[in-house]
Amino acid sequence: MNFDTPITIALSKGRIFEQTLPLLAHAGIEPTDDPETSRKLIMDTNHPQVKLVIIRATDVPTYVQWGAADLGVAGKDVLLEHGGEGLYEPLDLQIARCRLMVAGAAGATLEGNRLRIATKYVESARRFFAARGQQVEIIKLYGSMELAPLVGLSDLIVDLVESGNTLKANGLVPLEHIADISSRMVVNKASWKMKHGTVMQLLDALQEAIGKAA
Ligand code: PRT
Ligand code: MG
Repeated sequence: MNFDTPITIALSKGRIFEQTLPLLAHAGIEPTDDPETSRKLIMDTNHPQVKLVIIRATDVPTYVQWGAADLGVAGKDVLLEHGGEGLYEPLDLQIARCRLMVAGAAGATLEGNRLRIATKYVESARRFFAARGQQVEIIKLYGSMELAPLVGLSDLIVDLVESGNTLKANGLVPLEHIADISSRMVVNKASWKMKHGTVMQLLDALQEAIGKAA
């Protein structure tokens, strides 16, 4: 691949980095460091024009929105909370898949008024219950949502579920499906215009890699 413009791609450590790597490799892009062992926040690649910035998953849309990165890989859960302002979302990478769900203790239901919902996904939770015509109280947490119903902090939680093992280990059950989640390539709106050729080249190569993985 022959990029004619420098581009920066925002990624988060962990599953998104690991699962994006093979797709980038298909586009001929290979990082020169491993983010799990390196402390570098800006990583070079084999491609002189392509740099990676390694940031928190929830910060990816913000970096891309403000043009600090031209592109980024973000979970749909994160994008739903961010709102997608200043971004295009042209490609579903079909990686880091899971489901956003309502969960609670065995026997809990979604019925009732003024239910307390503990979640990191405040916007998605609010929208889901509003669409059901239900008034709920949302309690914002930053992690370990599964604990909330166990200690009486909330009636229910809204969280990501993959295997279901985390819920099970804490005596909780999935109650209602809100959305299927996967990671998306997002693109800064100005980069989309100004670097269109390079961005399209990259998106095409990624699209091809996704087709092969499926
Ligand atoms: O960890 P950090 O606070 O830095 O950020 P993060 O948790 O947002 O990042 P990371 O790397 O954990 O997740 C990045 C993205 O991966 C998320 O935004 C999702 O789009 C996607 N993803 C896919 C998941 C999961 N699967 C997942 N299972 N993110 C989190 N989980 C957690 C979930 O929150 C729950 O605690 O895993 C647990 C459930 O897993 P099971 O298999 O026990 O059901
Ligand atoms: Mg995490």
